[in-house]
Amino acid sequence: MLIDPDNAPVSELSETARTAEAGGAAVILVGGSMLINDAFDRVIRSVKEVTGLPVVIFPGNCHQLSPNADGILFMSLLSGRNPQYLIGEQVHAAPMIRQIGLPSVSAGYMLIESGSMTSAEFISNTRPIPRNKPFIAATHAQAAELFGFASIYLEAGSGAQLPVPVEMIEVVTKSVSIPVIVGGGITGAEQAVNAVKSGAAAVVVGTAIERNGGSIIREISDSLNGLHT
Ligand code: 1GP
Repeated sequence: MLIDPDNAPVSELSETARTAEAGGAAVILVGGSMLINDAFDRVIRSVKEVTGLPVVIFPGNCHQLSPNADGILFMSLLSGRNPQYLIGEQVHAAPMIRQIGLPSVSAGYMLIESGSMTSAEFISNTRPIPRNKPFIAATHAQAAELFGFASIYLEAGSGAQLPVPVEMIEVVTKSVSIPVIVGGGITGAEQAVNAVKSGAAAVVVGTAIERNGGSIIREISDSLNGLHT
């Protein structure tokens, strides 16, 4: 589950996280393309107070850091050609991550075209990979693996009109041996199941939970658990 600290009061966000844990969520990601309030650390602390789940920072920039999180997805926006998000923000964040001892998992982050402009596309000032060109995503993923990245994040963007196409997930997951996380525009169990059947190691859901409540997590996790029985 993804929590964007900008999207609701802290008490509401931690309550949703509690419902998500009860529904079978595995990890709580916290972050967003930008921050328009000062609630980032408070959200992390209050989510940790009410759930036993790992809380992992999903940073939109180098300011989204907290010693109270359990870890950070240390990402580089590989699909873009904007050096700020390829390496610039990371250089600013790295010393602090080392200083506060935040466990870090690297991710090659790729923005995939999803029907209309997303915040991630606008804020990062990068062009997403065309959704009908899975081989372009695959070659980026292979470069990420060669660089030693621990994972790939295929991102349609928060609140995307269309999720990452299953054909692209299939081609990318077959092209690399590192885990592929898929998020953006997943609004129900069917899309989550399709992503996992296509090879996704994990799916991330944010907006659908904000709109419909944490109960959707139960629906999604039951369907995903059904794949193993
Ligand atoms: C966004 O992939 C995440 O970075 C989740 O997207 O909010 O559309 O679920 P949604």
